[in-house]
Amino acid sequence: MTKYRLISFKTCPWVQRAAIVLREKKVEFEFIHIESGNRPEWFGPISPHGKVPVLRIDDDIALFESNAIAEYLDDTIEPRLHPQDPIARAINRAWTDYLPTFSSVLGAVGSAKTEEALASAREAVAGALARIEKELNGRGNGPYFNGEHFALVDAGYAPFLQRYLLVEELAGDALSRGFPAVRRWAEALVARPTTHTFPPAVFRDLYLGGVRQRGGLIAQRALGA
Ligand SMILES: N[C@@H](CCC(=O)N[C@@H](CS)C(=O)NCC(=O)O)C(=O)O
Repeated sequence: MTKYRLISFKTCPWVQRAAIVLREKKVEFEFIHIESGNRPEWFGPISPHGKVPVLRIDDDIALFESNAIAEYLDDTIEPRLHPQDPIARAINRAWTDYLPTFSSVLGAVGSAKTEEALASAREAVAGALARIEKELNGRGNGPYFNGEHFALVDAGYAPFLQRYLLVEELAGDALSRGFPAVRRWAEALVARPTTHTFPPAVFRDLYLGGVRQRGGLIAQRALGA
């Protein structure tokens, strides 16, 4: 039987994306959690960009970059998560390509250190959520990106939407409620068991611990409150 090992930092959203795809496909795999500040010697040679995730397959192959890993798993293991139709698949991939931008726009809210930075981060988030809201509204009632069937694009967005809801909770912010289709999508993704590597309450503490450590304004306010 093929042996899959996922090299991970515990709260990395890109790792989580790969883990979601493995869980959706009911593939048995093992996590190897390492720490960013204390990398084992074997990690450098298998990770050209020095990043997680890396998916080790048996002992000879190491795949890197979460999108490449997700696509590889979808090419090789049933059920197929990408849509069958080539146009639908291209559109799903196009929205998947937006993820790195989406990730940095959302991440800026937790790390903003001044009122001005926080206000402009929120404005950028509103713009990103509006873009996705418009796309989702043109697609029907969800609950997932393509409707009833969970797809690779959902696995990509789940970790970021999950984290953003936690940041909003910490901030006492309700920005995402102004985007009901996004909110519905985010909640459906958070409700899906394959989204979770850790029990939700454990992950919440792990993740918000990191946000607090970064010392942004919303973390300072939450601590000071
Ligand atoms: N484009 C990469 C992004 C992966 C990434 O940024 N991983 C972060 C952790 S979440 C990382 O390993 N950063 C290197 C570091 O912290 O030194 C992917 O999709 O796999």
